[in-house]
Amino acid sequence: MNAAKVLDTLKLRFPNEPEYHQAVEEVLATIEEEYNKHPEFDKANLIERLCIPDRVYQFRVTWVDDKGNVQTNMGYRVQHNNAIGPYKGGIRFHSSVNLSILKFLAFEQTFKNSLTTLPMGGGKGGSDFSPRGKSNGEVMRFIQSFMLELWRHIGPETDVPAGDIGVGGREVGFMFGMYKKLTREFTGTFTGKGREFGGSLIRPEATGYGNIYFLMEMLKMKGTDLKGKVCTISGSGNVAQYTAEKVLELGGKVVTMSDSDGYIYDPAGIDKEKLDYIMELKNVYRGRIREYADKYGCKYVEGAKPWGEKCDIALPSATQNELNGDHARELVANGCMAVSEGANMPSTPEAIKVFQDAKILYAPGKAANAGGVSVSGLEMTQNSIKLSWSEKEVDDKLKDIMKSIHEACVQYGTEADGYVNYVKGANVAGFMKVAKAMMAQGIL
Ligand code: NDP
Ligand code: 2IT
Repeated sequence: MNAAKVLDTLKLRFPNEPEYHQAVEEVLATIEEEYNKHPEFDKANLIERLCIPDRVYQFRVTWVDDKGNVQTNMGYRVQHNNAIGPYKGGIRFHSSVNLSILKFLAFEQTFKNSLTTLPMGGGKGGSDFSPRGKSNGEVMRFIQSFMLELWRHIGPETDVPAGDIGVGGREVGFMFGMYKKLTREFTGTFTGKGREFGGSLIRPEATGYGNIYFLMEMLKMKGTDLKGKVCTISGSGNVAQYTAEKVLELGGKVVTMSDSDGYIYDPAGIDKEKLDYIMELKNVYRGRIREYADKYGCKYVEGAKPWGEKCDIALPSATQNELNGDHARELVANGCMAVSEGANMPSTPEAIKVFQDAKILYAPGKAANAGGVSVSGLEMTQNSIKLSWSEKEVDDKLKDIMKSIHEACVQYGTEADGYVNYVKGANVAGFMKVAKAMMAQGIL
């Protein structure tokens, strides 16, 4: 395989999909060497079969808003690869959603899910519907229309969606309810469900907690931990909130959080009480992060990212490409020693190069944020055996999984000088398992 040639062909076949090209380019560059050690892979054109999704569903969603206007949105489900298990991955509701973004996310999910050690393939879906400013009734009616199309394509052994940006417990509940109504079956087709109807304990916390468990493994290799470390976090949604909670629990200090309008900087630290305020502000009142600055009298910076604030550790937890080369240089110049990604692909390729050239700890999302989908996998298992595990049981399993992902990254990503290239480690480890499964299953 010649990575540059494969990428050029994909760009010609699928033009105007920059996020998809970006995600593929990063993986190809790091697996090329290992791939070419296996001539049987190239003979089976494994690489194109792995980069191009198995199938993509695309449909119009029509719904009626509170004023009686008939609205349309686009709905999608990308089923990328099911070599090691049913398609699995979240649903994103955000005005920016398009096919390029969902294809990048489904591609990444395939490698991430492979790393979890659990039997899950990769998929992703969503809509350009924006829940921002919508009433509860509007969100429900939109979701019911969305499910009228999606339900035919998913199932407990086929494709199991969950949450992502704009999709949390409320939205998964509405999706599950409509799916149940249409299929007349109570099955574990979604994860991230409410605990009363099959949801796993620790699933809401899992992505943020998992990122910090992964970070702790990286810090351990450097003989240190989180005590007294200053952390900058972007986002203030599900991932950011539970990342902050775990940082506090382990003795770190959180000084920033953000939303799509701007960020707050609280040099005194966002303590547990202030974090509870953010959780209520975001999850119940669905307000803006600016209101935190008004309440606690700290700095709010409109239209900017928090990466210029001095920190020991940066935890991007909002969205893709939110941390560019300039941000990365600023972080390194300010003495940042570790970056661990809660979001999917938040660092641009230029930023990643800056971190790696500076030899600081850098964990890509597909390794560091795999805790969310891992506990989704554990939710699927509990649904299958019709039993539920305690908080401690799930949390212990999550810790073990994050530890094993870290070990896989070290095994495949350690370079001659001892520096761990976590990008290479995660990509090669994730790739090899899917590749072996595809080879064993014939040309499909
Ligand atoms: P939420 O919707 O709960 O929160 C998203 C946060 O990011 C909000 O603060 C939001 O601000 C901000 N944000 C979203 N889009 C943008 C944007 N275009 N520019 C700036 N800020 C933005 O989503 P999650 O916390 O679930 O997801 C965050 C990231 O983590 C995503 O990259 C997601 O793919 C990834 N992830 C999520 C997992 C999960 O289990 N939920 C698992 C693994 C990864 P605002 O409120 O203004 O929209
Ligand atoms: O990006 C992700 O891993 C998620 N949004 C979670 C997917 C899942 O199926 O739990």
